[in-house]
Amino acid sequence: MNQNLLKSIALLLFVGGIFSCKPPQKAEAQKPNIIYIMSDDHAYQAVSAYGYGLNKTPNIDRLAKEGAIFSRACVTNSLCAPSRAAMLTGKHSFVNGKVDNAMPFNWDQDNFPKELQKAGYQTALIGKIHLNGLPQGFDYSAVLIGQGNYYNPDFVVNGEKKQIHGYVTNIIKDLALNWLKQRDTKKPFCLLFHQKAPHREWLPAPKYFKEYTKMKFKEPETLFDDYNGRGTAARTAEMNILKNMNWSGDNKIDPKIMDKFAIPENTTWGRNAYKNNLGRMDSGQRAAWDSIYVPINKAFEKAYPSMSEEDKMHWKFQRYMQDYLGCIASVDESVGKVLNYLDEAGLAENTIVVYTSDQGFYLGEHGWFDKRFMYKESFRTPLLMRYPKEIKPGTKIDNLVQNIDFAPTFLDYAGATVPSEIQGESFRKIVSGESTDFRDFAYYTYYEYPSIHMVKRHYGVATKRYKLIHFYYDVDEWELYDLEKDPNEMKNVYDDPEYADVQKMMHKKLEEVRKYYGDSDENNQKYIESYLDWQEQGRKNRLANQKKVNK
Ligand code: SGN
Ligand code: CA
Repeated sequence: MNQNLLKSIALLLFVGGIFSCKPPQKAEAQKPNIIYIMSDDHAYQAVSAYGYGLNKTPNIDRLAKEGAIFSRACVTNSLCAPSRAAMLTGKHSFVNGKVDNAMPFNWDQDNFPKELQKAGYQTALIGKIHLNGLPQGFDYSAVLIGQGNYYNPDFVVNGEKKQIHGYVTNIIKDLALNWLKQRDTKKPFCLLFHQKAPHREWLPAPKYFKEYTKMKFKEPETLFDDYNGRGTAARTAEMNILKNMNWSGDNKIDPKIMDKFAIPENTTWGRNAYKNNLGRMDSGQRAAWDSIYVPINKAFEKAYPSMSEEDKMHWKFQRYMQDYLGCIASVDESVGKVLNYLDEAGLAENTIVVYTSDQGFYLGEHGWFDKRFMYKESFRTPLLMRYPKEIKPGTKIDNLVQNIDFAPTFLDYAGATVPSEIQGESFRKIVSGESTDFRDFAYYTYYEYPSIHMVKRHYGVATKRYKLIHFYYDVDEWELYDLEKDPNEMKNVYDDPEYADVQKMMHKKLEEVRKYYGDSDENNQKYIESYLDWQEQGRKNRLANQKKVNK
């Protein structure tokens, strides 16, 4: 090759290099993108990266492999709407005002998406939010109405109601991908990608009907718990799989078969749920359903007459797991699709991806389903996070990170100011390994009582080692657990003389923590009164409506 030819090639490469290079990006575009994935009622026991061996979630697990997994992430209030309010505002329920699923949420208050918008981000909220009113802080929102439906659900897209055909998890995934693809590439983005599944009544996508209903799952060791080691609250809660799970709505038994054997339904809603959910299906979805669930019903019809109470519990647990984990299969698939998109679009490196749930869930532990308690399975929630620029693959975090910490963490990554009223703490330095200094406790409050599942009002404080809980309103009971000696929280040691010092130490901690966050018995009283007023108003309205109907 002669010198001139070499020079020409070098020149061509140089010029080509200049022109193929993307134009220098503005500082704004260098800010990390955020995809905050939240599902509804997804127990950490049902994320395979947590090692429980129940199911496989290879896509969600990718975040642990390529980033971090948190073993003690927990919520401030184990209920849907309050958890979402805490996550948006970075404040406890008694400060942001959304203490239960019933009372209204005030969107006018500040939230982290509003702060991100000020910092130059484009923001979107897609899926379930369960907070009344038009979402604020988002350039685009497409949300389900209340709990939403699994089949052919209704959405409110930027304030306009619209039914979308298909299976909810896939629709939410498609809406998220569409939004990502049409976004303004000059701005960083924050997408809240919030799945409805695997919320009750656990209706999987037709493509998973067959696979999951053939599976058999390992029962937890406390499935037949008699609640002897704990107080009134655990004994009176209505979340037992055998006693409180609906045969029709939850376990998908045709009411005709229930009538044949005079099986009483656990709630009036059970039968309606079955009818409503099946009633939303189109003929194709319904045919797929019938091909799998009719044979299950036939087998049940044959087996039921000789089933003992214990057999019924085994049967209900399996049916529950099949549908619940079948729903998660689609959630995991949707996560995979979004991660693939980030790879294909070259966005993986500069995007923070978080996977979490609005709270944990009981998968038969203590014989339960549902959540609400400050006990382990509902207090903890799955949390996995990837950000290749700062988080090393395979990172494991055991700090008591809570849902009020998301807002300050995201604002920290975005280089935005964290408003002083935010009560959470950024965990950015913890997860990057830069520091180990973090709050050593988690504070918890729960208010929705009397209500469905009848979990009594309580509050408490947890450290890595101990948990102190106070149940109040119609009881006055304290519980103390030694989480190291009793990881399943089977024995309340509050009155055990051996724990006298621990009891004192935890009471002191609780007092300090309540003062620190500004919580008090007066707050609790205020929320009891507003809840009772709200219930009374509801009763009056129902009576008035009844009178109108009778006229
Ligand atoms: C519904 C469920 C309950 C559940 C609440 C709150 N029953 O009422 O089991 O505890 O939602 O859940 S259902 O048969 O109507 O599904 S939350 O996740 O939205 O807080
Ligand atoms: Ca929930």
